[in-house]
Amino acid sequence: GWLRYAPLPADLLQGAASTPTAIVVLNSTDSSPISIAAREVQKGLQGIFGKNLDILQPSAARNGSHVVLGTLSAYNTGWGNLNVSNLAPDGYFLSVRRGSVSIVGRNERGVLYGAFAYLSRIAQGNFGDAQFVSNPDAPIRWVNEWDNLDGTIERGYAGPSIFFSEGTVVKNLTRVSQYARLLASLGINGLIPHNVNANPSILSDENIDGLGRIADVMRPYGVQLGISINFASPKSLGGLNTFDPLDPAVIEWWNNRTKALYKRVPDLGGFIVKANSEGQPGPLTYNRTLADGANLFARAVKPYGGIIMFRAFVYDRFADWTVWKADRANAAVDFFKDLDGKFLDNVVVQIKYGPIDFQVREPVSPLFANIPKTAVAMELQVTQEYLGQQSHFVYIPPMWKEILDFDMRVNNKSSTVRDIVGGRVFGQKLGGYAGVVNVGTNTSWLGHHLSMSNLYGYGRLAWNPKQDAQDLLQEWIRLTFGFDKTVLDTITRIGMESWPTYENYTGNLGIQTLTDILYTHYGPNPASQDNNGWGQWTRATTTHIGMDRTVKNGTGNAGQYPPEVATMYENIETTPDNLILWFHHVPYKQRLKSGKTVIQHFYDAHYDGAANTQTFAPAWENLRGKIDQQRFDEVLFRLRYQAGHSIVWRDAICNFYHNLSGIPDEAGRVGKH
Ligand code: GCW
Repeated sequence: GWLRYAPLPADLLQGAASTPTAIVVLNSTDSSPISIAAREVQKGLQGIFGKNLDILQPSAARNGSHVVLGTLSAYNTGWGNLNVSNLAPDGYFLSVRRGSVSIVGRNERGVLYGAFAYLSRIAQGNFGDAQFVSNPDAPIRWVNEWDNLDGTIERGYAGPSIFFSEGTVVKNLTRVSQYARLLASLGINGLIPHNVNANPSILSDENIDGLGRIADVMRPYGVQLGISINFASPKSLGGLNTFDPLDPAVIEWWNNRTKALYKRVPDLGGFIVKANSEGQPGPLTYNRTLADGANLFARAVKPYGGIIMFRAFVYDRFADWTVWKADRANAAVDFFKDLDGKFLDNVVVQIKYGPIDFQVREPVSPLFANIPKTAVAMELQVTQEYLGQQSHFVYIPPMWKEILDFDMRVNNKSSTVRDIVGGRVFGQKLGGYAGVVNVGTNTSWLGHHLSMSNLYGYGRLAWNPKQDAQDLLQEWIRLTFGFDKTVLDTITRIGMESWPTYENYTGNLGIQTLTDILYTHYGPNPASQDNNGWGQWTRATTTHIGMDRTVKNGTGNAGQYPPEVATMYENIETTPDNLILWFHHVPYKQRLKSGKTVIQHFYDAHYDGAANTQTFAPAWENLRGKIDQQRFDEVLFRLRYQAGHSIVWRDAICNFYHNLSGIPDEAGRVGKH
C-alpha cells in the first residue's frame, strides 16, 4: 500500500534541516497502539532517512531531538505541560520543531494516528515546522468486509478472504495485521470481517474464538472488531422454534451469545444487521418493527458499551414494475421515517449514499434528512462493484465529495450531508462512515493497484470530509509511487477523469450504471434494468426514458427531500442534467440544459468516454522505467483491458437505445458497426 517509507530523493532530503535522534515513549505496554506507533516511527525514519533510532523510556532520554509519543495525560504528568483542551477522542496534537517532534493523543489510538500523520508528512518530503490539533469528524470510521466463512467474498475482486476459509477463521492472520496497519494509518477504528448476508455459524463457539483471534491481531492498531449477525440465528443455530425479537427465549439466546462474544472480545464494537433485505430474515417476519429488531441487539450490547449498525437497505425485491408509482428509491424513508425516535441511543442507522445501490450517479439518499432523532452513518463502497469491479479504474472520492458536500437545506438552513453524518445538524453523538472494502489475498489488496487510492480516499474523508479529492489522490500518489512529476501528473489526470469518463461510457444523466443487474453487476446490460422486481427501472420505451419521481405525476420520491431540494428535483427546469432521468420521464428528444437532446447526449457521451479511455494506457506507458516493472505491467494490462471494454460498453449502450428509439445519431456513428 502507501506505507512504503521509500528513501527520499536527494533534493528533497536537503529540506530536512535536522532529523530526530531518538524516539521517546511516555506510556506503553508491549502491544498497545503507542508501542506500535513507536515502532512505526522507527521503521519510517529508517526507510526514509536510513537512520536507526532507539526507542527509549523517558528516564533514558538524553539531550537531542526526540520524537515524543504519549497520551495527553502521560505527557502532562511526566514530560511537559501541554494545553490542548480541544483534543477529541482519537484526535492528536502534532508539533514539529525542526527535528523535535511531539505526538500527543487524547487516547492511545490518537497517538498512533498522530504518528502516521507525522510519517506521511516526511514521506512526502514535508519537513516544515508545524503545530496543530487534528480531530476526527465523526466517531464511527469503520470498514465492512463482505467475506463469507467459506473464504469467498461477495463483490470481492482480489482473490479469496484474508479472514476465513472452510467455515472458520484462518490460522495465519499476518495479512489481517497488515491490513489493520493500513487502516490505522487512515484513522479507521472498526472492522467487520463477515458479510452482511451473514452465516449464522459465525456465532458458533469455534468461530467466536476465531473472531477473538482477529480482534487480538487488530487491537494494537486501534481497530475494533464488529460482528455481522443473521437475524434468524436463534432458530437456525440455537435450535429455538422462533426468532421473534420480542420472544423471551430469543432475547435470552441473544444475551447469552453476546455474553460469550464479549467474554472473548471485551472491546467488541458491536453488531451490524442486514434485516428484511434481499431475502434476509428480520423482525417483519413476526410483524415486529425494524426498531424492535434493532433494539433487541442494542439492549444486548448496551452493558458492554457496544453499538448496533442497523442497515437501511430494506426494500421489496419483488416490486411490481407495472405500477407507475412504485419506487424502490422510496423504500428507506417509507420504512424508517416513522421509526424515528424509536431506536435506542446506541443504534446507528447505516444508509447507503444513494437511494438505490452504489450506482455511478445517484442523488443523496433522502433518508439522511428524515430521521433527525436517530444516529446515522453513511455507507460508501470502496470495492468497485458497479464501477467496473477493479477491471476498470474509477477513482471514487470525487463522487463521494459531491454527496458529502450536498446541502440538504433542512429547515431551509445550510445542512450539508457531511454535517448530518458528523452528527452536527441534528445534535447526534454517534455517527460516521462505513466503507465496504472487500480486500482479498491478492498482494495488491484490491486487484488493481490504482484502486487502492479509493481505500486511501475513503479513510481520509471519513477522518475529514472537507478535504479535496484531488489533494488526497496526490498524497496517495506520492506515498505510493514517489515524486516523479510525470508520474504525479499522469495518475492525477487518469484518476480525476476516471469517474466522469466511466459515467460517460456507462449510464448517463442519472439513468443508473446500466450494467447487468441480475447476476454479475458487470458489463453493459441495459435491458436487465426493467420488467423485473428489483426496482432499478429506467422505464425506457420506444419514445421515452427515465423514472418520473415527481410528486405531481410520479412516485413522489422528490417530495422525500426537504422543501428547497424537493422543489429543485420536482421541476425539470431546475433538475441538474446529470440527474434528469433519475427524476423525470422524458422523450428521447427532450432538450437538456446543455442544448443537446437526451438521446444525442447518450451517443456523444459514450463516444467521448470510450475515446478518453483509449488515452489512459498510452499515458501510463510513458511511465515505463519511472515506477517498478511489476506494478507498471499490472496496471498497464488493466488499463488496456479497460480501453477495449469501454468500446464494448459504448456500442452496447448506443445500439440498444438506437434500436429502441430509432433516432439516428447526428454524427452518424451509431448503427454503422
Ligand atoms: O449492492 C448489493 C450487492 C449485494 C449486497 C447488497 C447489500 C451484500 O449486489 O451483493 O449484499 O447490495 O448491500 O446488502
